[in-house]
Amino acid sequence: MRDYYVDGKAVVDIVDLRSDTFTQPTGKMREAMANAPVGDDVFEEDPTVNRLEELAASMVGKEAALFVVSGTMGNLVATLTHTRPGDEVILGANSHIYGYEVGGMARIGGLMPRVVDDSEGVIRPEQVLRALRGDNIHYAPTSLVCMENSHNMSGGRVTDVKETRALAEAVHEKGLKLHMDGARVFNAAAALGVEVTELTKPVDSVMFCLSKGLSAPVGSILAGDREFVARARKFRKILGGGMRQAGVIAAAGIIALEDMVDRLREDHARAKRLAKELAGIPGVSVIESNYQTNILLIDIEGTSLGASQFVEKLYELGVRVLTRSDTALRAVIHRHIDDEDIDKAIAAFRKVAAK
Ligand code: TLP
Repeated sequence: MRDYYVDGKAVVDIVDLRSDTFTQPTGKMREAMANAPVGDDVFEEDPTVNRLEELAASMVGKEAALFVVSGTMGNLVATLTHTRPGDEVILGANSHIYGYEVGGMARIGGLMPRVVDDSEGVIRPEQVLRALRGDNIHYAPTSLVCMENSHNMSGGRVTDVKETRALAEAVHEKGLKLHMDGARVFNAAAALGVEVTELTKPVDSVMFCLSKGLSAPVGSILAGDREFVARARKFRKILGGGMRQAGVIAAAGIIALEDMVDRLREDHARAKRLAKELAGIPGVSVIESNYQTNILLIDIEGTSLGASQFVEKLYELGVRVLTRSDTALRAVIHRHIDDEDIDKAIAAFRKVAAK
């Protein structure tokens, strides 16, 4: 439970595998936040926000970037910026934007989602071509495709460079834009052993989160070309996301990008070990392709317990996970999970599965 301490005291004494959003800011982040030079960011005069946006843009190979409150806001700003009300947007049926962002694109953007099967975590060019309906007078115009890398609901599955390029090519050939929900795109790049720019260059815009595995307390980035980001800035303002002395939180985001990207591999290694050990427990299984990054989808159908009961029993033993369905659980590895925690989680799973 390293770094889960405030003033030398443990904040919690559990192995919390619910999400990498539970990561706490480091001491260095808190110090940078306290000392950050700030200004009014609506006037684009906050030097720390400006530095974060420049750093973020250069890291993902884009001309410009915008600091937003959350991944949800970043995705919504992206969909609003790329489209006009009444447009159709092609995206995965299991994507976070479609299923877990409160329907913002429909409610706020007046957009019509057209879903394709992404149960394996990837959208293929053929699926987009099949979903496109042309310009018949009855059809809503399609302007945008959204992909997700890594793909949360399929257990952190990654879309590789070749697959990303192929999708972007097909999308662009049809005159559409491609947005990447890259909440965990640094995890995807680490898992593939490629520069993150290889994954982000082919897309028109990318959102990624500073507040998940990278451990910043708040914030996400939306990056794209200069013209896109200038328009996105206005949509962020419409949503009430124009912040003032936001350098206080952006300071932690800079440390997240400078210090936290390289260590994501450690989380992946621990996720692999956990997956392998869990797979050996009778009644429990983890699909191999679903532990490429830091997210595990754990099937407990072969045990005598339902997912909610399983979660409760694990909690009694000091391990927290989330349910993903009636028979599946999700565990996410992050900076506060060390090797001992993995041992504790394995022992707890073994005990609960034997009930
Ligand atoms: N995901 C969270 C929860 O919403 C479930 C999590 O714990 O995994 N895109 C993807 C792929 C995400 O996983 C998330 C958050 C978001 C977007 C939204 O980011 P935030 O929470 O910052 O709005």
